[in-house]
Amino acid sequence: MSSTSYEFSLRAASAALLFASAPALLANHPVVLEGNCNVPPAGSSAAAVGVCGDWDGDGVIGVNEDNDGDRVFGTFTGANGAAGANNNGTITIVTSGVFAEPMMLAGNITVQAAPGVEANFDAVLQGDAGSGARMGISGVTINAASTRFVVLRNLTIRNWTVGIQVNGDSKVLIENCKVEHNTNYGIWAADSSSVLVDSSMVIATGRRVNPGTGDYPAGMSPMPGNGVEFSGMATGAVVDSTVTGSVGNGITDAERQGLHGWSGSAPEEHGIRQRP
Ligand SMILES: [Ca+2]
Ligand SMILES: [Ca+2]
Repeated sequence: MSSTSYEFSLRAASAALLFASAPALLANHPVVLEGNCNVPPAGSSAAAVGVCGDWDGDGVIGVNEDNDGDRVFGTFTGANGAAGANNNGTITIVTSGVFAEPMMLAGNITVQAAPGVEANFDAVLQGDAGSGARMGISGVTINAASTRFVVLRNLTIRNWTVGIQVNGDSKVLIENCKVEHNTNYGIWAADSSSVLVDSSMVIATGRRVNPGTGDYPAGMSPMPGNGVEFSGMATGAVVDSTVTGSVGNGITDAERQGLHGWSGSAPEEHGIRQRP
């Protein structure tokens, strides 16, 4: 090998090493998400320093917190956007609040509330004109490749049409979540997804009264109002969880594809409490 080609090889190797050690475009991005309180209302962007919800004490919340260049975000949309976790990282919610934002997840992402924090992903935000439209869509929609894994941990998801909808080949862990008052499904695992529901509560699916969207199920019919459904080729398990108050079925494995720990066995044996 000539000295020139050796030098070239050395440079190429160094460049390759440099490239390999440089942060990849989609490196894991842990970010934190501030909550918001009733005063000032969710959607506000400016606040007195230290106001409820202003976790980092910079006097900035909401959309403005999304755009001030740090790793603290003020909306879920911002925290999950290009400057945030970007569907490849961890979003940790550090102060309690209502997030009237649908969640679309497609990557290796963990969305979690810190211990003691109540993160309420609620279609209804008092006084907000968008509440009616949000009640007609899914709260969390996960459609990720089979090579990815999504975690929802310590979240409350309420008042949507479907609380958590899982499509495609998605692989999902739903841990310590409370899913309540969603009209059609609490958790719906469809297509070829794989979903583990652990230590969670799915409550009052198909039961919601609202002057704008109607009275479920007295005047409006949930379709179908099932707490947890595995349909299509979806598989998974429900463990150490409570499913109660559903208008339709509590837990159903529509096509019997293999709901581990459920089919053919008493639910209580597997830590599932299903009550009418
Ligand atoms: Ca702040
Ligand atoms: Ca920020």
